[in-house]
Amino acid sequence: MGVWTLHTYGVTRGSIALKAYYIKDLAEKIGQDVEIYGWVYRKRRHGKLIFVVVRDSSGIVQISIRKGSVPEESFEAAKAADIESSIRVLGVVKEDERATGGVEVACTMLEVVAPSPDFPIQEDTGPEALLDIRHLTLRSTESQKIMKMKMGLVKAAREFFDGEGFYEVFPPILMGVAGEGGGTLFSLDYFGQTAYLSQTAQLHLEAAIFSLENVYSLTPSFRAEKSRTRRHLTEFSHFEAEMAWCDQKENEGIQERLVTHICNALGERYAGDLECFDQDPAYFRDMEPTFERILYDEAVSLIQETRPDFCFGADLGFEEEKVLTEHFEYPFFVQRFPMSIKAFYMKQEGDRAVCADLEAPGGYGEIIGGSQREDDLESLMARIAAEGEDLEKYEWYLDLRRYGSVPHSGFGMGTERLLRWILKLDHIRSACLFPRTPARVYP
Ligand code: NSS
Repeated sequence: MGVWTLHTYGVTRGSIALKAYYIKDLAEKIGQDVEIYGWVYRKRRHGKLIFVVVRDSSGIVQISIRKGSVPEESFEAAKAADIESSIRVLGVVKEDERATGGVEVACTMLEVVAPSPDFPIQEDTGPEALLDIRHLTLRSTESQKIMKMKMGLVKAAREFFDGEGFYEVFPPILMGVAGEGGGTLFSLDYFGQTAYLSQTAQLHLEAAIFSLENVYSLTPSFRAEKSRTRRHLTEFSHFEAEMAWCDQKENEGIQERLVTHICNALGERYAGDLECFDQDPAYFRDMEPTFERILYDEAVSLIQETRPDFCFGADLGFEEEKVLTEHFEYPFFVQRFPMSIKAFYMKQEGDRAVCADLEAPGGYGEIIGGSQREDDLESLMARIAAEGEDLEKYEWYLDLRRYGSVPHSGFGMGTERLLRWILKLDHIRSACLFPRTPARVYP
């Protein structure tokens, strides 16, 4: 491996150069000399000609290295370069209709920046083994596309909230109370006191609306759930919104506009990538914010068609949502669950919670949970006590009902759940850079 040297092409910053060329831009540089930095993606040799496909963050391109047209050391370096070696290439861009991106680079110099002997991913490496080396598998073009689309999803969500006049806030992750019930809390020692990793930012967002009225946040949420389903993580990226002076009807309206905006934006901006995942960009691009709404009771009847043993009053688990959502083509709301299976903070009407879950169609299931909140002090205190929780710990939360309480609503959307549905990923963990599940905190 040679010493890192500065060179004639790149823009220099201190002693390390910022890349001047990304592979995606080569099509605009036909006939020009370029310098490419990247990693060896594929390689093949035909006698005096070596083809190295190089990848960077933006794409892949084929480099042709002809013996005699390059210094001998470059030809030897190309011959020796392993898959995933980092390399630097100088060459001339040539039009080539058959090639990915429509161009090929005729090499004039190639050097290996660092070798990569025995890169441990083989074609037959199994899914668990691939997760053990996630720090390496995230170099795959599939992971690259997923990560880029996740960024696009987050960007579109922020655009939406911004456009609707929401303020972004930054709630804590270390918590003194449970937001979603004690069963799924990760606890930790906080200087001799017990603290928890946040399950939801909701309670703190509720406090923030008394100052900023309409707020949202994007935070990691943690659930100590041993559920080994294809849609449960122990850590996920949670978009949450909370709105003052807002009832459940308007809450649902905001959610359907949010999801539609995200889908429209991805359908428009990531059409090629969606096609790589066998998804029709037009489905997302043309989606309209007119989602169907059904009552919990109707959901129970639909589920009972295939699962007659499913009882009214039970929560919808993975299996139930799977059969229910097969009936729909677009996301839809299931409204008014029995209060007995919903969280203490939801507003109650009769035996029902003023709430709805937004379900993704085709077997994917819940992507948003939302509700109108209980704004009455007495009812809320009774609910917390009934959960067996210590009222003292919730004093600050109860203050929100003591000082200028307002009708308010909000929701939480799992970023990875939404992305899993959009790309029809087999498992939610593919939507994470480094997935955290009950069996995995490594790497
Ligand atoms: O538990 S939720 O249904 N609701 C809340 O946490 C509310 N306190 C949010 C709020 O109103 N501010 O979770 C909301 C969403 C849910 O619909 C999923 O999309 C996602 O968060 N979620 C998860 N994603 C991945 N893995 C797990 N374990 C998970 N749990 C919830």
